[in-house]
Amino acid sequence: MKANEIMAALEAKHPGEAEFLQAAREVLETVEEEYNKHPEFEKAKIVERMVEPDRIFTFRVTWVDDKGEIQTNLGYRVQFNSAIGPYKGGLRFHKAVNLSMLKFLGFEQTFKNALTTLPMGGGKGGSDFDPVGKSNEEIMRFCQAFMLELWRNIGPDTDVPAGDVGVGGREIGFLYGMYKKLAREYNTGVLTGKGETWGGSILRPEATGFGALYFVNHVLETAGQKLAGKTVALSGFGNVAWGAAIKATELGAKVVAISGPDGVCEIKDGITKEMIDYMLVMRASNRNKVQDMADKFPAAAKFTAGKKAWSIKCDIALPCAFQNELNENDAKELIANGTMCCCEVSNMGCTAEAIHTFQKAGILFAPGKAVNAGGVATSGLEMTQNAAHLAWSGEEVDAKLKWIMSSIHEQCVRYGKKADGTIDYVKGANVAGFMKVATAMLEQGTI
Ligand code: 2IT
Repeated sequence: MKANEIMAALEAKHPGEAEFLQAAREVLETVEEEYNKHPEFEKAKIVERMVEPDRIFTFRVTWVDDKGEIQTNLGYRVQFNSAIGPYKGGLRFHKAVNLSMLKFLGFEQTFKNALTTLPMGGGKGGSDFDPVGKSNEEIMRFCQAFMLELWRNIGPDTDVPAGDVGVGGREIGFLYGMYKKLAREYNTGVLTGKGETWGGSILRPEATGFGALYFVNHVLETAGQKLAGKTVALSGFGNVAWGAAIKATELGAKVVAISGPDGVCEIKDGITKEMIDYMLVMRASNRNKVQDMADKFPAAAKFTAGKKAWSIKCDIALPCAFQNELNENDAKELIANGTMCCCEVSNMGCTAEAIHTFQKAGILFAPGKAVNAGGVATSGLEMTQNAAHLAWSGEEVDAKLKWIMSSIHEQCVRYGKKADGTIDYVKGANVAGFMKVATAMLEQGTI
């Protein structure tokens, strides 16, 4: 396989799908060498098949807002790859959602899920519905209308959605309620990220951030460094940033920045428990403004409009919000300010140029599909608990999450170790995930 040729064909076939093409290029370029050691993959046209989703559903979602006006949005579910298990992946509600974004996310999810050690295929869905400024009732009506279409395409053994940007426990509750009403099936395993009293896994809300910090810890320890005492800048203030802030603080690091679309809050003395709790209030308000933190805690947090988290001096940068939120200039600014490690907690949080800038400068860098896999892994654990009709304690889930993150790190080291002993985590994660999916596809024949 020649990555460049396959990419040229993909670009011609899907012009304008910038995010998807970016995600595909990163994977193909890093797996090319290993792939070409396997003529059986080439013969079975594995990579040509892998870059196309199994199927895509698109549908209209019509709902009524609080003023009584009729609104129409687009809904999608991309069932990307089922080689190693039922489709699994989140739903994103964000005004910029389009097919390119969900295809990139579904593609990434396929390899990420393979890394978790659990039997889950890759999928992703969502809508261009914008939750900002919506009331709870509007969120509920939208979720119900969305499920009115989606329910026929999902199921506990076929496709199991969860949350992503704009979809948290509240939205999963509304979606699940409507699913039950329509399907008359009461199997909780059809969605993950549920509430604790109705089949949700303890620790699922925290899991993406917790898992990320367990991974960061492995990256630092492997490089002979320590997390304790380091300063950390996080972007965003949603579910992922929240979990990351809790665990970073617990492990002795100091979270000195969080951010939002409106700007950045610098927190010189480190984020406190009260501030972390307030992140939940900010998310539930649907205002999407990080300035609210500075308004609530004026002595501790200093808000600057229009600036990113990457303008704050930190040892470790953790993008926790959106794809391509850290670009080449941001990477240069961080490096100039002494940053030694950047781990993507958001999916494809860094542009390709930013990653190359970090790698060239010898900054420790790890990609989202390894770093943030603890979220979907804990969703996989939730599916297991639902299928077995039991609930594990927080300690049990946390122990499994720790083991999974350590196994993902090992897989990255196995495939990403360079001659000088350092680790290329991008290559390691891509090759490890790819090999598992490719082998499964090969063994299942030409389908
Ligand atoms: O990007 C992701 O891995 C998620 N949004 C979580 C997916 C899941 O099924 O828990």
